[in-house]
Amino acid sequence: MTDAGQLMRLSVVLPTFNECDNVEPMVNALLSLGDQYDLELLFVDDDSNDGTSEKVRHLAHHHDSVRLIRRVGRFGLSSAIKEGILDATGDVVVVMDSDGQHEPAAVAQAVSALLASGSDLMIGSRFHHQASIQGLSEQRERNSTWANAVARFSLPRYRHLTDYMSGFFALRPERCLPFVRQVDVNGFKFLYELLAISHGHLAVAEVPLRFQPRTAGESKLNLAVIWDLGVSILHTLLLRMVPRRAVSFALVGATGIGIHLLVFAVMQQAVGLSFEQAQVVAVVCAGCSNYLINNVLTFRSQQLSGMALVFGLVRFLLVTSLGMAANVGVSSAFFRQVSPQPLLALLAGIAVDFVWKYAASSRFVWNSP
Ligand SMILES: Nc1nc2c(ncn2[C@@H]2O[C@H](COP(=O)(O)OP(=O)(O)O)[C@@H](O)[C@H]2O)c(=O)[nH]1
Ligand SMILES: [Mg+2]
Repeated sequence: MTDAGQLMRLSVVLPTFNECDNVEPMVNALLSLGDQYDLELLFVDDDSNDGTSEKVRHLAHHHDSVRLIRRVGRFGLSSAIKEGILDATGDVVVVMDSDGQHEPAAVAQAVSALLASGSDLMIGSRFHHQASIQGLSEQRERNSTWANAVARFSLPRYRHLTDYMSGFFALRPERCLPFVRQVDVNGFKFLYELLAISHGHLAVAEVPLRFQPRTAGESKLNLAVIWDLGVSILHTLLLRMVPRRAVSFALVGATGIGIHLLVFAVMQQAVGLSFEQAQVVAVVCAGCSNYLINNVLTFRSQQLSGMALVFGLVRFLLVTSLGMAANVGVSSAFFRQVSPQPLLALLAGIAVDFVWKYAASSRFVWNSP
């Protein structure tokens, strides 16, 4: 209740992707919050193909508090959450999954705790000592615990927290919006990005969460999501001085070294090619592998397919060969004219090669500024 006797406005942001069977039970469970708050239930759907948007629109006809943002051509969980928070009209905003894994009863608890503690951000933690987790496989729970430990190491200003990747949190927009605006939406874990970008300037606390099995539908967690998280953590450890995508590009480059060595060994020893022939095959295979992995991970939002994928490969191999030529040219010039230290000269060549490949392939292969 506000000073003027009005109910406080509360927005609940619910990202959805193919959650048709889950949205109605979610709405029914959350509507009772309307007794305590002036309620807004804001679904952000990424053009699901199972009828989720239509279902939410139908519910909006019956309940004034239900709103829908339907996105076409923009996608991704972090980006949906960011858009939902920016569009929400509440004095307090709660973000939660719409698949039933976050118990609706936790919303009122988190909001009360946020208001009582004077914090800016209240996380529903799955790893709080009073929390409970059901419906996560042992392997996934172990992975989350491990990822959380690395996340804690990368965010020393928030060392007191236990869950850096929860999809459930309540925030005060007036304090958090300046940071929300800056969140890099290429990461899947919005909360981690928000904590990283805020550099300890937010007062953050936690409430325990009872994490439950999914009500219906499937999890969207996949290898790309895990990759994104690894990139986000490394990006933070590098003090966010290197573009996030360049970190991903460099990691893909590291996998290319492994592919190169493997193909070279097979071509020389199993197939019997000469050193030069094996090198050519290895360089081309590593280039193709780097291209395909970057296409599905680093440049996922501009992913190429069909004929564009083939033309993109030709452009990528061209860009890569120019990078190699620049590498040799710069390292030789550095060695002769700047420093006779071979290691420094090699590093100078590699640096120029990397910057060129990243900048040129962003621009000319994936058409990203
Ligand atoms: N708008 C939108 N929502 C998404 C996307 N990916 C996942 N979600 C939603 O985010 C929530 C958490 O996703 P989920 O797949 O359950 O992740 P998990 O709980 O980590 O397995 C669910 O409500 C999903 O419907 C996406 O790309 N866009
Ligand atoms: Mg889920």
